[in-house]
Formats: sequence, structure tokens, C-alpha cells
Amino acid sequence: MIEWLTTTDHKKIGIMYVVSTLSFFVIAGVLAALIRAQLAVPGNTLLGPHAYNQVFTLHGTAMIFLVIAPFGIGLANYLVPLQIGAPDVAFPRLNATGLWLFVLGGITVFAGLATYGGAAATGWTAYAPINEFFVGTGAGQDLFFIGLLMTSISTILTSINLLVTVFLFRAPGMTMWRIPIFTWEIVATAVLIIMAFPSLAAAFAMALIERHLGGHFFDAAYGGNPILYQHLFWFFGHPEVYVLILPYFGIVTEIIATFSRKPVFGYVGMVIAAFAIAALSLGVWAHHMFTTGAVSNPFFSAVSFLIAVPTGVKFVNWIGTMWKGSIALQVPMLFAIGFLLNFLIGGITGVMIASPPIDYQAHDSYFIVQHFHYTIGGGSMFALFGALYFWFPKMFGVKLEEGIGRWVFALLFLGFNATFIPMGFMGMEGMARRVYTYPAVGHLPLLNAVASAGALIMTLGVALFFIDVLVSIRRRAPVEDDPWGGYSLEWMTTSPPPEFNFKTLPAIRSRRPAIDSRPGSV
Ligand code: HEM
Ligand SMILES: [Cu+2]
Repeated sequence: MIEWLTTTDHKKIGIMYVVSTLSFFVIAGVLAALIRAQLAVPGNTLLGPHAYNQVFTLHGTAMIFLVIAPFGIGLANYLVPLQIGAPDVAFPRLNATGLWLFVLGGITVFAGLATYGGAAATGWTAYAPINEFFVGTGAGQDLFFIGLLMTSISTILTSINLLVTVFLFRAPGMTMWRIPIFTWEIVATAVLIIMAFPSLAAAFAMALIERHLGGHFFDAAYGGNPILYQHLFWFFGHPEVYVLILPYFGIVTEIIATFSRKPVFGYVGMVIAAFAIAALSLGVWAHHMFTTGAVSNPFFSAVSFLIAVPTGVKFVNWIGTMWKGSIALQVPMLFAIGFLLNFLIGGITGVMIASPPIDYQAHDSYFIVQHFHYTIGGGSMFALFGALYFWFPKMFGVKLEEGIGRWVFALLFLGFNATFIPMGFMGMEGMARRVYTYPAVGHLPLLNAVASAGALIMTLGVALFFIDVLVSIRRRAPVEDDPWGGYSLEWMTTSPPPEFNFKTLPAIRSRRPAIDSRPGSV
């Protein structure tokens, strides 16, 4: 126990990221179930308005800041040194600091529940001026800002650490053009984090100064401007959505190449596309502000459309990698294919709302809720489960049961689509997001009932995943070092790897060192 609390080993830290993000995932999932229970029927009174506001705020905040983003970073902690043949990250103590700041930051946000007035209730965006004047924004709102400032500092520190590791700690022969795509995506993500998170930290610090030290940055009555908050928030917020997806692009790339038994198709294009997405994503923030009338809609619309180009390149590469491969439909691959199908819907709805005339209709409606759940839920979350099934044997020396895993995938895929397809139609019928109830008009009762039923199916899927973990750990079937026939370096060491990762390193002569050194290869 003490050993884990004080460790600086990147693998233990990576595993603790996985465990803590999965714990936050369970809590955020329970909150999602509460949301769907409240909205299952019109006029429901299970949760009152203030309770509902806290529930959706904590759900979104936790999923974004405490689950999807840090799982990607945590997995990078585990994998990047292994993939580049390094014994650890560049600054192991800084790494441990990052982990514990993250965990404490997350607990700080939830600690708001124990305060008078409850937790933050302003949505994950915490816009001005409601972050100051809204009923119930007491200490819970302060804890939200402080907790997220802690997690922001944590991510920035870890990003610097990972960048230095990739640039300076690669094994002999592991040139930059040979590092696996997952590691490349982490490089792009880390650069984005370093560019974008200071803006969030500034916005939150300014909000705290307004709340407690008499500042008036956002307060129009004193010459401030609430739109300034939106600029600072979204200058972070849009890059953040790519922080939520780039690591998962990396995960599906590794899975698709492994289970198609082929090298990544268009490796260089894949890398350039990642950086093109990262660069463009710094110039589209105001597509979240089309309806404010305070930004250049044509400019931000045009740049948003452009993002579809490098994203399309990636889709071509994934399909090209599968093309004529001998595809093995094992559980990680099922999740990767689920990712492709779901994320496609998220991408296409994104391009739709990047058009201001459409966004004027869709903004703040359930159409938006559908869009971003198809990207983060159907995309990132499916890749997250794919990653768990793929790297679990490496991390723990135990393979998860395939038979149960197939059911987990089926339930999640069915449940996810049943929950979120109806939301697009709710949005088109005018249902606003972030309201605790809705009238029984049009198809809203039917659509909401279907969505809530879908959420129940997803809950079963997640529960079955944890059952799979328990069953597999109890069974402890012996696992090889390389159960899938992977191509990157992590498959060349034991499962789990020894301290400092490798007893000996093979000669690295290509992008697929594990395949080169397999008997029979030249
Ligand atoms: C082709 C790519 C994409 C485009 C053009 C796009 C466009 C947009 C636009 C215009 C909005 C604002 C809608 C509104 O509030 O009226 C939006 C919202 C959002 N998008 Fe995307 N998007 C894309 C990809 C993504 C990806 C990859 C993610 C996450 C992984 C994502 C996550 C979100 C989130 C979380 C919101 C809602 C923010 C909020 O108001 O709380 N989007 N998107
Ligand atoms: Cu955006």
C-alpha cells in the first residue's frame, strides 16, 4: 500500500490513473443514470431543479475532466515509455505529483456536495455571470474552480513530462518517425494541453477573483464583459475536445493495425493529420459563440469546416489499414469498429452545427447533446473500453474474458445508440439542454422514454464489464507476453513488465520492432 502511495514508477502511476479515472467514471455514470431517470417521463419530480443542475454539472465535469481526458494521459503514462523503449518518464517525481494533484482535484470538486447550497450547478462551462450570481453558487462553486485548477496544473505538468520523455528518452534506433501512432497522438495532445489549459486556469482564477476579491472582469455593471469569459473558456474548451479525442485516435489506430495484421496505412499522413487537427482546433473556439453575435461567424465557421479534412484523412487511413487485412474480430477490435461508426456520426453532426444558420436552431438544444456524446461517448469511451481489453493483459498479466467482453460491447453499442439517436430528434423538436423537465408535447415523451431505456442497457453493459474484470482476475488464466501479435515494443517485454521495463532491448530497425524480431521474419 505505502509502496503504491509513494511510487514514482510510471507503470504504477499509469495504473493508478486508470483505477482512479474508472472510479470517477462509475460516479459520473450513476449521475447520468439519475439524469435519465428524471427525464424518463415529462413533469417528473424525482429531482428538483437545483438538484438536477448539480447532477448534470457534476456528470459533465467528471466525464470530461476526471475520466476521458485523464484516462488518456494516464494510459500515456503507462505506455509511452514502453513504446519508445525508455526505463521511465523523464521526471518521475513530477509524474507522481501530477497524479496526486489530479486525484485531490477531483475529490475537491465533489466535496462541493457536502457544502451548504450543494455542489457547483452551472454546467461544466460555468459561464459568467451565472458563476457569480446564480442561486446556490456558494462554496460548492469555489470548490469546483479550485479543484479544476488543481487538475489543470496536473495535466500541464504531466504534458511537459511526456514531451521531454518522447524527445529525449527514446531507445537507440527509435527515431521520431518510428514511434507508434499512439505516442504521436500523445505528443500532439500534450502540445494542445500546454497551449490551451493556461486559458482555462486564467478564466477560473479570474472568476475566483470576482467572487472573493472584488474583481469585475466579467461584470457588465462595472465595465467588465461576460463575453470575455466565454472567449477564455472556449479558447481552452475547443482544444480540450481534441484532448478528449486524440489519445483515443491513437488507441484505435494501434488496435486496428494489430487486428488487421497490417502496418498502419499512411503513417506519415496520420501524424500530419494529428498536428493539423491540433493546430486548427486552436482557431475555432468561437463556433461555440455563434449566437452571441459578438464574433465573426463566417471566419469561425470556415475554419471549423476545415477540421473535417484531416479528420477525414484519419478515417481513410483506418479503413486503408483494414483493407485486405486478415481481420480478427476480437473484443478490442469490436470496440475500435464501434468507435469508427459512432464517431462518424459525431463528426458529421459537428460539421452540421459548424454552419451558423443551423447552429442558431441547434444551439443549447438536445441536438448539441447528441453531437458531443457521439464524439466523446460513442468515440472516446468506446476506444477507452477497447484500450482496457487490449492492454489489460500487459498491465495485469491477466486477459479479460472474450465471451463476456462481446456482451459488454453488444450492450454498450445498443444502449449507447438507443440513448443518443433520440436526442437529435428531441433537439429538432425544440427540447432545450440543461432543463430538469419538459412538457408532454410532440414526440418528446416517446423519445425520452427510449433514451432512458437505452441508458439502462448501457448501465448493464458497464456493470458486466466490471464483472468481467472480477471473473478474469479470479480465474487468472496464464497469459503470454504478446497475446495479440502486437507490433510495438511494449509487447516485447513480460506481462506485466519488470521494473524499468526491459531486461534487454531488441535492435530497432523499423516501425514494427516486435514483428521484426519474431521468428521467421527477416
Ligand atoms: C469536425 C469536427 C467538429 C466540429 C466541426 C464541431 C463543431 C461543434 C460546434 C459548432 C459546437 C457548438 C454547438 C453549440 O453549442 O451551438 C460543438 C459543440 C461541442 N462539441 Fe463539437 N465539433 C467537432 C468535433 C468534436 C469532437 C471531436 C468533440 C469531442 C471529442 C466535440 C465535442 C463537443 C462538445 C463537448 C461540445 C459542447 C460544448 C458545450 O456547449 O457544452 N466536438 N461542436
Ligand atoms: Cu468546438
